[in-house]
Amino acid sequence: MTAHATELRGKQITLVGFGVESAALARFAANEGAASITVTDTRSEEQLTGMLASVADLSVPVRLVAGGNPPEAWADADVIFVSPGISPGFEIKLPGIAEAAERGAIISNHTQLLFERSPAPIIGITGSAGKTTTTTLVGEMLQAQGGRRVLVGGNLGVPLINEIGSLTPQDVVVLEISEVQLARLHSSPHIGVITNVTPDHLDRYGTFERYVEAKRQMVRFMQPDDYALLNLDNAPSRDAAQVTKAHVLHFSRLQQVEAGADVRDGAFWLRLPGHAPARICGIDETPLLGAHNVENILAASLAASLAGAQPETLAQIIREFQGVRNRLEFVRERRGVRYYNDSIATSPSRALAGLRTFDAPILLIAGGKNKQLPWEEFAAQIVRRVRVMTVMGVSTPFILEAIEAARAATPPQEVRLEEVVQVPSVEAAVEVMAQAARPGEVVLLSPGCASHDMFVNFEERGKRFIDAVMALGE
Ligand code: UMA
Repeated sequence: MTAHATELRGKQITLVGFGVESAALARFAANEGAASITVTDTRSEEQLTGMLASVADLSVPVRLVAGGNPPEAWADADVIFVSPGISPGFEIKLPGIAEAAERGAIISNHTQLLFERSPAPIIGITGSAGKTTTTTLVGEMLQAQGGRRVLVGGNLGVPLINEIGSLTPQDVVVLEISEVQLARLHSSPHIGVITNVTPDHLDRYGTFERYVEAKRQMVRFMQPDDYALLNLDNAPSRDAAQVTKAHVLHFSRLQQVEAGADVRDGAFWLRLPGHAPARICGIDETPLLGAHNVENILAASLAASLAGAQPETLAQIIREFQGVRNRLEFVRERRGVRYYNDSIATSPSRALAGLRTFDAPILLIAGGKNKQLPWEEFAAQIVRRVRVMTVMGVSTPFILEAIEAARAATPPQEVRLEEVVQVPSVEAAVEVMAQAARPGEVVLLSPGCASHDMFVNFEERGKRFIDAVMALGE
């Protein structure tokens, strides 16, 4: 699994994009004894004040090149780490990167370094939908089994590079990996799950085939003693078997599998090679709703059992697990309208990811305190995907301006947005949406902003939203 370990000691490091992964990498590089650390971001220095403060205590000072990603930021770099948000075509987008690679600079990223440095085996989870739920479930199952340290992180918002130094080969890392992170990976995990692949992010990849190729990185570099866990009911996931040397096990909601996990007689079953088939528990014992969650549970059970969790432990977690709080959390269905709480989406990119998971028209509750992040991309998608929007919080004028700019830049026939309403509270937003929503639509709290102007934290914001939704009559 392991590629060549990238040396950082005594090296000149450049981080392109100054998000959470780069902040973690700066800390890691400083602790490893890097000679210099430069970080470059298209945001202004003023916008990056908070990010700079987060690395102010490092033993190696961080040099900032703000307001763009010019080649001078990596002109002398030995190692260049590129953030996931810089689209897959970054080699073209960032002038001088190809030349830097030609003169011997290593181009890498946080996820790749994690694979190189982790002493513990990695369970990787990807997919168009369900990856956060599946990752969280695997983590809970292995934690409940006990006996080893379990680190859970990755695309769900937690870079792990500074945690892995304390791990041993007996421990385990459970990692959510997005397709952007996968596209740049030259390693595969020991156990890898592709939950499903459906058309998504075509704006980034151009064609579905290229997107499927990115997802296949999950299993492409596996060794014969690794495990590829693929969804028998989803062709792109199933067909990833073509590119791997690993053992292939299947999970399926609809069909009986030879080896893997499936549903029989209303129950979740494990069929591991060399083991008698084991019934885990009834499918009606999970509080999670929806067919997609049956698939997530099958995938998680299979991954966790290969890493040592027993069927009783899987059953205990399946019965207890209520879903990922505040992360696209299903709240209720009322009059044919589904309500979702995505309060954790405190940045426009996070909220955009939430928006993209729904095909149905969306009624979006957004706003709060913008963390000086660009809203152009989110606003462009709001105009196309959202029918009614409410805006609250101190950043309301900024958001309204971003929406109007996006509306002006969008061909009229592609504009779905009918109405934008300013509201004083999340409760008022729920009232507006309950009036406006039509059967088949989705009401989504996905603020794209921090909560601190109106709430203690995003958890309180989520709870107030849920309370207001539950308080609506039948
Ligand atoms: N930037 C540039 N130049 C550019 C583009 C961006 O300098 O051309 C800057 C931006 O101004 C920003 C910085 O790059 O300040 C870094 O942003 P980033 O979002 O790439 O990086 P992180 O903050 O490190 O967050 C990333 C993931 N972001 C993306 O994939 C876009 C986070 O997933 C992830 O949680 C985090 O690493 C930890 O691994 C977000 C996401 O939307 C939540 N993921 C998508 C999804 O879930 O569907 C893929």
